[in-house]
Amino acid sequence: MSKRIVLITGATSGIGEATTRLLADNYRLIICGRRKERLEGLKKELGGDVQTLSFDVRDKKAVFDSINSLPEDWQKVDILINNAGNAHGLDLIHEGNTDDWDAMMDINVKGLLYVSKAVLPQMVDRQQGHIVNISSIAGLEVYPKGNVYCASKHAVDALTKGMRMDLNEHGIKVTSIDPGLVETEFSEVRFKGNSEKAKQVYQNYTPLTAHDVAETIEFVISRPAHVMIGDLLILPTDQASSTIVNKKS
Ligand code: NDP
Ligand code: 8X3
Repeated sequence: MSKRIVLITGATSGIGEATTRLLADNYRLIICGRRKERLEGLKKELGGDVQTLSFDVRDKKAVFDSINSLPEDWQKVDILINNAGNAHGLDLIHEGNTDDWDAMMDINVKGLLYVSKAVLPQMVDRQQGHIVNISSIAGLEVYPKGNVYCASKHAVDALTKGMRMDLNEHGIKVTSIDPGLVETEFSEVRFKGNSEKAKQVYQNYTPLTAHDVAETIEFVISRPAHVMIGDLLILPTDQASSTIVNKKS
């Protein structure tokens, strides 16, 4: 069987980068992100069948232009991994920064929609495909100060369910992967580069690694054609819920 084509957003760090590394041998990869130099570095390191696309998922025109610019033999994307996203800030609702709110809704929700819209028509034409949305435990639960990030991931959860219904008659699988705490650049972004604060999020217990989530993604996309994993919650053993983490001190 020829290798399937996977488009991964947010491939420049964390879960997306780990997924790129894990899938590189067995899939043809289109890796996306704003940091072009990281994409080029990965492509060079991995060799093989890799295309890079650098765009901001908030920029509707850039999303469509980039994806439409793929060479003919790369346009039939089999699997879309909607992974790009972040939390911006951790604030009480009445103290929140409206630019942070815009960023989370525009990237996590609207960006995911734009990329899906750019990729889906050829899947519908071919009556096959797989969308994997990287949501979060924050899409299933709400935690103090998580307000808008949780709202954005709850929206991703609703979109996953809606996509699954609308795409059902077209033979397209739709999966949500909902990780708990994963040590990546996520907290660096949330705390705007405050490394001390970011590090504390992962201290005194064992968080998931990006590779753990990548392995789950690999499992989900390698099931037989008649099997669709719907929703998959993956947690560190030390985490019971958004607010219950067995910290050792
Ligand atoms: P990272 O910060 O390590 O990675 C985020 C990725 O998203 C980067 O590759 C970044 O690329 C990309 N990205 C962010 N903003 C944009 C944008 N405007 N346009 C294009 N790409 C963008 O975090 P994670 O790997 O942890 O996060 C990946 C996904 O996993 C996110 O959706 C996150 O919500 C989710 N998640 C994370 C958890 C965690 O604890 N870490 C837990 C549950 C879910 P670049 O900056 O180069 O554009
Ligand atoms: C990321 C996990 O708990 O920081 O989605 O929201 S959490």
